[in-house]
Amino acid sequence: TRLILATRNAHKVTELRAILAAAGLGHELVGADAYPEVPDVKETGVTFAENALLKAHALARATGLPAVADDSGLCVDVLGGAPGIFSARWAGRHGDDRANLELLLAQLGDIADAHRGAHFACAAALALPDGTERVVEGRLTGTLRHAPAGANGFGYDPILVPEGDTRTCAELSPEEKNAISHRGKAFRALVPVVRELVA
Ligand code: ITT
Ligand code: NA
Repeated sequence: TRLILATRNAHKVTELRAILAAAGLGHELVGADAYPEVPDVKETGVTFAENALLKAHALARATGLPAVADDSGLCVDVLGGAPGIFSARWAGRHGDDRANLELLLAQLGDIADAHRGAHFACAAALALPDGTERVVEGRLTGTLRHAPAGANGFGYDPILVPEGDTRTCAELSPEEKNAISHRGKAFRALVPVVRELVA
């Protein structure tokens, strides 16, 4: 059966294909780009889970196919959980990863390492055309660097060092990141749900 990946973020598509393939999901994965006529959904939710469900339902409704969606972001302890659901447009322009990361570093200034705790969060949602929905979440906890390092991944990866490692997420291989990431955890938890609900 076909399963729509309800995201326009090419980095997420790459990670999701790898995560779901490694988990042995046999479904044919179709990118949202295959349905350019489906308008971008307004992310009006106040949680990652609400926004992930909004995206999944929009694609499932429009295509008549089951859809999975990801809503994710970086939650910084000393900023009370910001940027959180606003991570993709923290500096103003949606998806400007470089500007978002630089603004965040400026906001943290020279705050000491002991106070630079943060986590990535991901909500993984499944929606069926009949309105059935499921959502699960995953987290990756770590510490924020004072300057970016590494060329892999995307978004805030160059500044988050996962707990138990000394490298940033952007210095991990894709396989290493997926094994511990918020997205890896969330979508591996979604796999049995997809198997149960999508033939
Ligand atoms: P879709 O809504 O189409 O899926 P998007 O990029 O707009 O794509 P989100 O609203 O979920 O997705 O925003 C995700 C942002 O959170 C992303 O732009 C990054 O800044 C950050 N982020 C999420 N996952 C990340 C990861 O694995 N590594 C680094 N940053 C991440
Ligand atoms: Na979002």
